Amino acid sequence: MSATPKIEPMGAKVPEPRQNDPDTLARQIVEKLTYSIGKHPEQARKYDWLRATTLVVRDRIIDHWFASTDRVRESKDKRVYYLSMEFLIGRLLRDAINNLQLTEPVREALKRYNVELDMVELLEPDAALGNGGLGRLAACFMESMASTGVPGVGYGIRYVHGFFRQEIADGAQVELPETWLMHGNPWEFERRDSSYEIGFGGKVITQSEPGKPQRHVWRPSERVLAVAFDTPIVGWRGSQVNTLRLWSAQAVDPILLDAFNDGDHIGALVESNKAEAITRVLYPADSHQAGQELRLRQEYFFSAASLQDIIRRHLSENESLDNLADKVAIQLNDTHPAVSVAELMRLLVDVHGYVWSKAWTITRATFGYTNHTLLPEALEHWPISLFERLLPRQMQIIYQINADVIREAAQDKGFNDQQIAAISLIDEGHGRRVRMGQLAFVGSHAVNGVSALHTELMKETVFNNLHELYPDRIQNKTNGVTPRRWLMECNPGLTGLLKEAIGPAFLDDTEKLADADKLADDSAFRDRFTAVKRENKARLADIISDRLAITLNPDAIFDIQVKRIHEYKRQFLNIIEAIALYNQIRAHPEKNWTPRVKIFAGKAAPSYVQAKEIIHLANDVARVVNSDPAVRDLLKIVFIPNYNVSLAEIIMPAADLSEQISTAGLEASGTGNMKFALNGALTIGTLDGANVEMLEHVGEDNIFIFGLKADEVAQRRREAHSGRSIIDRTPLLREALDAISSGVFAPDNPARYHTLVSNLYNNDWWMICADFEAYWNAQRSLDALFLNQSEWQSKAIHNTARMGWFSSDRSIREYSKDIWQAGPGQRP
Ligand code: CR6
Ligand code: PLP
Repeated sequence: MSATPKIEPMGAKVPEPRQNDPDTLARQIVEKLTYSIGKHPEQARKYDWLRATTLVVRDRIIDHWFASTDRVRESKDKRVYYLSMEFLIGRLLRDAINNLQLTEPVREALKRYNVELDMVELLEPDAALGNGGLGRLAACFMESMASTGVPGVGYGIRYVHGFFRQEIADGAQVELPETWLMHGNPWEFERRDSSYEIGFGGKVITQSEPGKPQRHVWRPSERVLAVAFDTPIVGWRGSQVNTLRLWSAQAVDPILLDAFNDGDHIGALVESNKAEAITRVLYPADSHQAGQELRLRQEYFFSAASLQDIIRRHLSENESLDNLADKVAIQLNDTHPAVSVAELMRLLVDVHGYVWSKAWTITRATFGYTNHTLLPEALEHWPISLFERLLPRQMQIIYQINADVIREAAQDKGFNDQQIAAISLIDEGHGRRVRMGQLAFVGSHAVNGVSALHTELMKETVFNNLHELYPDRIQNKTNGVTPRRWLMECNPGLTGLLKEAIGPAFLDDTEKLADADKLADDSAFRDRFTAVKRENKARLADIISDRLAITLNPDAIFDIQVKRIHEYKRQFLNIIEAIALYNQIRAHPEKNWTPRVKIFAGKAAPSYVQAKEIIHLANDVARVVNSDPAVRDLLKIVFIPNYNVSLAEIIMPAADLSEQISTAGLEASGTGNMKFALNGALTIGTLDGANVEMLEHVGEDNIFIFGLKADEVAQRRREAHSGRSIIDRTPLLREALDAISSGVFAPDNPARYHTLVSNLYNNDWWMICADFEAYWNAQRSLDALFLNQSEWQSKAIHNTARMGWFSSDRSIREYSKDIWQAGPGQRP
């Protein structure tokens, strides 16, 4: 038989690159409508145009994708694998078109058929495979890895139902299922050939032969199939296209024929349902441990599939796994994939025959772990009984890792029992649990926090003893945001203005935004900057008017707090301040009040009672304030339902004031804070998370910091601080709380907020009373500043100009250099 001829792919190797002029694009869009979608252009509906446009853009991405994949394979460069339970991607079409520089030609092409690109883009559903900051960070990092030339692959879960859709009914949150795949997903490619069996349960067989080390063989009682779905992620200027590989669970035997033939039609599908349940829905818990068996199944499922895939690829290019850590860096995005540490050990020792110590060296050199929270309720730990039942061999391995670590701590560092208990992978105190943070920490060569303050607190608190044991392991990598989505795409007005004023260099290097700093003193530039902001505010006001029938004055301060609803983020403090302001405006109508619009958005975890009460309160207060003629246009309160990435893209450019008011020490970093400031909002915030570094970059004259610092919060908590005495001596606060308690905002149920308020009197755990006065004063100085528009706008310009460092390209370059040793310039 003759040898198979080598087949060159189309695309990258085709001598003629694709034409990107509007004529060609227009023709190809109609070709796709006709031959891929089967629609006559005259009968095409809006979704058909979206799909056809996406397919035409996708063809161009595929050309770059093949070229990138070939380049990495040929160069044998080290690859980075980013393991994350969440990727909060949002829409992809605008991002892809922008990064391929096709925005204008595609717009032009669609115009030929009287189709508006902006309208088509709005039809794309948000891929909401994440809860909030952590998932959105993973999405920014994927884009930045492609943009900075890091050969990266993201691994996650292809949830059929992403983050729930939020509606507000009578002021309260209602959760509805999200259905992003309803119209199919043109961005993804199903890879049936990349599927792996994943086991659960069963038992471990130990084989002993004289003179040989024991061998352990795991015999799972249950198996499911992990099938890969790939989405290409295009970097800036299309230079590199990376892959996001999401796993979908399927039954190994889709139908139990015996049962079916016996007439048990439902029973025949039991296996299939059980398997598919693993990837059916995203847990809507942000910074909170979900604690359910299904969640642990999800975590192991995607970790095990990803590791098998990584090892298969490595062995197809290398002789053995000896050099795994030279060719592979795996980043654990929080502890959700931490079971990977035990699973890689299992694969190396049980399957590939490595001795324990060698396997441990490879494992530790391969993994890095990013911690995203210090909140005790968010630290993952699993009951031993559950872990053992689901993952018996991994449990044995964890015991062995633990024994090694404890021996090292006792022998080398002389740790006492208390210190040993703190570093142990097993928590003996709460009904015996596996601590995933400790597992991720000991199994990684680098452990990082996500802002300078957070990293320091990690060393002092949760990982204090592990830091003592491994003093070189913890490092900081401050978060960032991609300037493509969060400036260029969401704020074309500002981007255009900046291009004209300082040239296009900032598009490739965000730190070049600094060239705009001097323009803060240029009144003509300030006017144009203000005009862009005014337009963005008007656009948001239109949306609010359409959706909520609330009319806003675009000349008021747009004061915005959008993020997950969480007690530590203190939306409650913001609402109390709004009530106090409302009372003051009513009491002193003659004063020169600066008009304000307070905008809130965000989802509460369905089981988080207090967070849901806060949403209800915001809506109750909004109803009363907005219908009170006494406050006229001076104060309006808006809660926009269903906060998601696409809404954030409209909100960020429209803000004058960004609320970043978490209890100090509790917000690990924040990324919303960066997006607002980049788009020219001033920040009112505590010294928390990345606000600290924002202060350093924008300068203390351009940010409004108030309140207790992290160490002061810790001190008050030790002193069993409560709010009662502060409330008693602060009339503004007392009157606001009295109004809530007496049912001013909830006449139908005056007791509704009883717990929320009594918690402040009795405990004030989140320091709302403690920080109230400082917050109020900071707000009033902002009121005064807003009346001096040129000064306000010049501070806003300083914010945009000085935020370049917060690009996620900078974060990725730091990870590449300090943790992964991969990417441009990092070849060993
Ligand atoms: N909730 C932090 O709380 C941080 C992101 C990304 C969070 C937030 O401050 O910006 O991660 N933590 O690092 C977790 O999700 C555990 C978040 O989004
Ligand atoms: N959710 C969405 C949709 C976002 O876009 C962002 C960040 O911009 C976040 C959550 C995280 O917000 P924060 O950093 O304020 O918690």
